[in-house]
Amino acid sequence: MKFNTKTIHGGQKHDTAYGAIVPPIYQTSTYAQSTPGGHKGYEYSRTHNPTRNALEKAFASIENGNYGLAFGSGLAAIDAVIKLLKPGDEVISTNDLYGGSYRLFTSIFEGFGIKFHFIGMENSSKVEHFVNENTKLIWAETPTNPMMNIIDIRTLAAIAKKHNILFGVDNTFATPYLQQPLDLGADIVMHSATKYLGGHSDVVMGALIVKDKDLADRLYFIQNASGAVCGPQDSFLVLRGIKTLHIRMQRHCENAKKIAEYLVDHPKIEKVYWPGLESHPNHEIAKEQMKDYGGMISFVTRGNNYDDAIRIVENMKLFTLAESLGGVESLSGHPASMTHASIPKEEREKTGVVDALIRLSVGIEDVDDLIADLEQAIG
Ligand code: P1T
Repeated sequence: MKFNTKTIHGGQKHDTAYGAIVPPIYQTSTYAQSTPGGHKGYEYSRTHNPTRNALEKAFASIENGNYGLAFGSGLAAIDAVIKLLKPGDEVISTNDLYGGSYRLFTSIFEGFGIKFHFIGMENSSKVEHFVNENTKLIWAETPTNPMMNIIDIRTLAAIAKKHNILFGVDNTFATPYLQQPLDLGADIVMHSATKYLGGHSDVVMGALIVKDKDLADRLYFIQNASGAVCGPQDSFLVLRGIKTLHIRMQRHCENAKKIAEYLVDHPKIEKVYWPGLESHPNHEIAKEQMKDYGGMISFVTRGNNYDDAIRIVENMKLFTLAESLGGVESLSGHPASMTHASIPKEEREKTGVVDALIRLSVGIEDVDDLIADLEQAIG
């Protein structure tokens, strides 16, 4: 089955009770048993729920995995991955990543004795310098949030395999429409399904997808034992969102291309970060591993001026200033004070997250209206 068919049918059978085309919302915490253990495959909704299970199968299908797991948020999904580790283990992670992931690693898991190395992975040869006998996980975001660096998944997967280390990829920005990390050698794919998979800014959810049965079993155990699952209503919403993922992503990418080109030519804009630009330092890797270049753009105004950045995000009308991304509507963000405020200033500035940086989540509205909004806001 090809991707554009999988988004609609992947992992989904018609409801066995009445043939409903859409998986019903099983809004139940528990299931009747005729005798202890005598049930129809479902005991308790933290462990299994038919609506969530339909979504988990859809996750596995669109990422070319064998097993999918749905969580109450993207961070809950990452939390489950780190719980595969034990005190003394080490993780090599991208240094440019979502601020909440950084906070989870440093403020929670470092306290449990897990050590994190945050490094720029655009130059993949650097990664091997940090590998030692305690390294158990390489964790990468690509494109990174918010600097849009591209990490060579295939090369990192080979390094991880050579040293027998798990390799996880946060595929939130790309989505499986643009890249499928499991096919490039990753062991775990993670999503903040809150973003493009849900696609309509109406749900918070996380996903993990793997190929390996043993790894899946360990993660299912953590999912059930820790209990950070999502509910059936949210599962229904994300299942519905996925059905249009391919056409939404196509338009996100088309609109982002036009906006990136507009910003590059703008006299008041100094730098534009979008992997589709030939001037982007990792454009060649992006071209190789991605189908298109995504709907996220970051930029800095000329003079690197904080006040200018704030004025622009306040002036925009169609681009709403808000946390999050990946919905049909365009959003703007100021990473230094919003999504990445939990990263110390000197750390975030090393990766380019300066006070004048603006991040755009380009929606699927008419691109002429979006450009007119930027025009009036930048002035
Ligand atoms: O918000 P949540 O569903 O828990 O997902 C966390 C997360 C994980 N990984 C990436 C790449 C992310 O972008 C996020 C959440 N990001 C935002 C809320 C944001 O505005 O960047």
